[in-house]
Amino acid sequence: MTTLLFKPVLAGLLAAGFLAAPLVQAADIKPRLIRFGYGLAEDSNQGRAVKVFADEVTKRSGGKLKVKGFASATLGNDVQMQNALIGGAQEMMVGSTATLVGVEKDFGVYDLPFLFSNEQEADKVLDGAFGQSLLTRLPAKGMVGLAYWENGFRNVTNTKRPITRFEDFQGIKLRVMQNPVYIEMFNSFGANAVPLAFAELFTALETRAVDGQENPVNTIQSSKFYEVQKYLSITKHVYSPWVVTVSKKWWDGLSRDEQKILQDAAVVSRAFERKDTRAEAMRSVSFLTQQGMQINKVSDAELKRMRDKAKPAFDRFAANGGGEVLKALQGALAQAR
Ligand code: TF8
Repeated sequence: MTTLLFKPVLAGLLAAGFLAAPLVQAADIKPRLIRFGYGLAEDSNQGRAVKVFADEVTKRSGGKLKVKGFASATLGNDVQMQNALIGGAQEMMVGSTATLVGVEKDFGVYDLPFLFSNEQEADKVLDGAFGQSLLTRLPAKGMVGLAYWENGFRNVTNTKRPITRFEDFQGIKLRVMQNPVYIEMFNSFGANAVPLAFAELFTALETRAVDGQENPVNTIQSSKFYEVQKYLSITKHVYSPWVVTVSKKWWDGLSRDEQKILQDAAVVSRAFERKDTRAEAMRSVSFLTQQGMQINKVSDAELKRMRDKAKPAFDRFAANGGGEVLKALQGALAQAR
């Protein structure tokens, strides 16, 4: 009985092995060094996922493709790296979709506040037709988008006072990403929004050039913002995606096999990154409390007031040609619910 069942399985495995071996050898893979830049510290959810991506690429290419990670914006801040990818001077990066607005304006749609209600919804929309179709805009602009990772829900920190109502934003000099939606949103809350590259943020906080900033708890931890910020207010005002991108100029010179390895490794690292980020976020709040941050959760009623206040950001986005992409995203969100 056992042998009867076992034989065909064994035969199948052998056949597969004999077939697979020549295929692997025939794969068109050249030795290449891939410079993969990112803005956060090596010891961050971003750094850990870049490492997983690199290991996966090594494994899948039999060691021919080597990914070297460059942490902490050592290859440049996000906007500079985007330009390096477009020019072909750098192969890969990961950064917020928010800074991509200089390349493709419609990416600003993700930055409109209070769109996503949870991570599962974000996964569906980003990995589904909507998110993927937005990525297909990139090649015409000189970049190729492989996968979305999670940056996460953003929260506000500052040195002045806890944010419990939108009135508390009044007069706070708040660093935001280089993106008009953020500038508009926080100015409509009464803050004084200051666009600044992430690479300059720690120093700006330390020297009190700005009073506060907003980022997911993971980043507040990994970038040690708790050393220079007192109050953390849980607002979850925006779900911020990261996107793994490749230089189109360089990508076009790769074989199909090489492209597939990078694409598959990006998807594997995506699963790792989201799991890791979510697990870390659960621990971050108590870590940050231990570091002396004063943390408050903003009430739903107050968040609703903030959402109403942010209406001009939506109107302006639609008026500036974003109406269609906003409608498409809202449709995708409705479907994901
Ligand atoms: C920001 C972003 C950054 C990330 C990272 C540098 O506040 O959230 O933390 O995009 O890739 O600038």
